[in-house]
Amino acid sequence: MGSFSDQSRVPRLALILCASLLISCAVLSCGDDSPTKPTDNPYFSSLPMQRTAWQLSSRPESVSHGVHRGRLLWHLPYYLPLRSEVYGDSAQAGEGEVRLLRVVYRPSYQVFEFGGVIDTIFYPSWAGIMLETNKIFDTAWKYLEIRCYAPHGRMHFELGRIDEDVNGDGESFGEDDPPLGDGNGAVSEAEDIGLDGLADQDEPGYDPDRNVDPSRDNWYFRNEGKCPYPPSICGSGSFQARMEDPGDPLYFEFLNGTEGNSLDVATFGNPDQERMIGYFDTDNHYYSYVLDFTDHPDSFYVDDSDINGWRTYRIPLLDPEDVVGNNFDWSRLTHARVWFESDDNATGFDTVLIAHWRFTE
Ligand SMILES: [Ca+2]
Ligand SMILES: [Ca+2]
Ligand SMILES: [Ca+2]
Ligand SMILES: [Ca+2]
Repeated sequence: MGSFSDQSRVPRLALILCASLLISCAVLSCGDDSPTKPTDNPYFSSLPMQRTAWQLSSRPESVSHGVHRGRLLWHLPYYLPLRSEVYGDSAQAGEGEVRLLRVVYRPSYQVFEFGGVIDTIFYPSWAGIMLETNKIFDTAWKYLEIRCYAPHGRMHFELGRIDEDVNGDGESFGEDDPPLGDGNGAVSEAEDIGLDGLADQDEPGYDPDRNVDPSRDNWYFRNEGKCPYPPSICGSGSFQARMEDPGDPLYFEFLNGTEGNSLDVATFGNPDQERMIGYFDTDNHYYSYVLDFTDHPDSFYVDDSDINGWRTYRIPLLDPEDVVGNNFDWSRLTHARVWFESDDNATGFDTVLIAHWRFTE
């Protein structure tokens, strides 16, 4: 247990080192979480485990417009289990840890005080991540197989062609795009305003003393980036110590932000943008699946696969829960979206630890 895992801890200087000295990069394990990791496999055989392969998703067709967007965090956790803990193989001296992807879904909620009683009210909400791939989907694959640790939650998977309009305004936004950006293919500090297209001071509700980051889209990790709180908090020693403590819930809180993330070595200086590869896709033609860990924990469960709470699920790709659109072609499977939902009966956050999620025959 216990290797330091997320490569974003590598300070800014490492960006220069990584760019100029690939050997240093390997030593610093910069490549582990890299979106441009070279690979020999031309097939879309697995959903990616790297944080930066995913970005904030567009709203699924099945979610009504009025439903709030909750918050989603996704990252490589700091503490990793040994292979034997996850897969049950007999432990061996020097056995490796399993590199996980942890996804934390936080429903939209508000804390009320009424008559001296503090209560938390949850709203129906959703949150998701998506990606576009240029890899080839092999039509021989029959299942999406997931090995995960998930006490509760409703996790949806969508595969096909998916609308890339994250905020649903019908426009393709990119930090580098003119007129706000200079279109040179890289992101400058001034352009680094996040997928919402607004710098902090332009985000509705901005207040330098109380509400520094109304969109909650700031990237801040280990006291680097754009601090999402007023200077009185960001400058305090106790806050800074919390941001350096991987056991503290704040540690990963702002790692998926898109405003100020040009300091994140894992982004390689690429601007955040809604369109991912090639065109700005706005069509929806996809298959939808759901793993309901709360109400139907045994759907798609592979018998006898439970080890220490880690379970394997195998979702038949040709038996979707829902089909959106009518122009579906497996050979043109370009997008994947993973999202969570909750109603007003939510009682807290959902956390899913993923050891692998891959396509199988
Ligand atoms: Ca948009
Ligand atoms: Ca912003
Ligand atoms: Ca912001
Ligand atoms: Ca950015």
